Amino acid sequence: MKKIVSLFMIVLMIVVFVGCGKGNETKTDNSDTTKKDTSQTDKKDKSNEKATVIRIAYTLSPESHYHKGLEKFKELVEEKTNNQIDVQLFHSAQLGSERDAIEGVSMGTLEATLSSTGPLANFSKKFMLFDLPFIIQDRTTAFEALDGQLGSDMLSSLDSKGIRGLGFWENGFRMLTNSNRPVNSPEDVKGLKIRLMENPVHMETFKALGAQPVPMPFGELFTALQQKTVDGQENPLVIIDTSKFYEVQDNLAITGHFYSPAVFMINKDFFNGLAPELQDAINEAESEARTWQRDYCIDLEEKLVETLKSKGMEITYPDKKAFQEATQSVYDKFKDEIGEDLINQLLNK
Ligand code: EAX
Repeated sequence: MKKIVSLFMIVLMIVVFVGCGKGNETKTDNSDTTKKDTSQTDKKDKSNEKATVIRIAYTLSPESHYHKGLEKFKELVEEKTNNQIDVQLFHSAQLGSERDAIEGVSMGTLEATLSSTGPLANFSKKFMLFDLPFIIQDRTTAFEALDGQLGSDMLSSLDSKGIRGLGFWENGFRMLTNSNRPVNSPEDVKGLKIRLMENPVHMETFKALGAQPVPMPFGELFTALQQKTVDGQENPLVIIDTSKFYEVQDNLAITGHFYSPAVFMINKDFFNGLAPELQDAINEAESEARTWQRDYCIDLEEKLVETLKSKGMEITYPDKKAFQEATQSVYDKFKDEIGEDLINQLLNK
């Protein structure tokens, strides 16, 4: 009986093995035929074979405003180039921190990144202009400056680092959250351990408020909040929502202390090496996706306070003037490094 069973098992195995082999052969045959058929007729497929890949790295989640805007960019650029460009998106710091990504773009080991201006102070000091507290208080002023001469001078300052700045997208007005107490005045910030971007102006601003600033890459932030290594953090509402900070932070203060633009950067040599029509397509797609992404953020922001309230956050609206006065000394500290001219230009003085 045992022998019969073993024999049956062996026969079964042979049948399965041969069966699988045949299945694979058939599959290969099929795809070969498809390839032969389409290679003469489907131009789209042909161009895809030689597509130039643009990898874009960023630290935010697939629910974020960065990801949504970049999906739009991908769609536009692939359509405009008939898929001669293949945009690949790497979200959630898969390829490292913002600083790593900017370094990668600078050295040419990565084609592109979308990063807030926070870590850019390490590459071009001029960018610290945008980091000054309350220097930008409304979007109209922000977009005019960023899309105008001032913005393009800023982007050109990245040239010497091997980076071409394509344009300014939106990260947003930064708001303060913490797990200790509601913040109504600068006094309430005293002593709080606040995670900040690795940016000297931001660090000084929170020092001026009497907080303990802790610089940290974004990828480590959720865990740090969860484990209470830090008491709080500051980011735009859209990030507080899409990165689920409301799960580990109870208090949200609508401070808008920094306006955080996001810079779309591409490696300069890579860009210059592309055919002119591909360069044009990238520029056009960037400009269209930028407008789309900014509108997306504006629409979203209106609903976000209610959303975060419904997710359990206690919201306060501190007097911004008090925060502005408490952080005024930061302007004096950095005015020489940034340049008073630039500061006055942005303040429209
Ligand atoms: O660029 O690190 C931060 O807090 C930034 O807002 C974020 O990485 C988006």
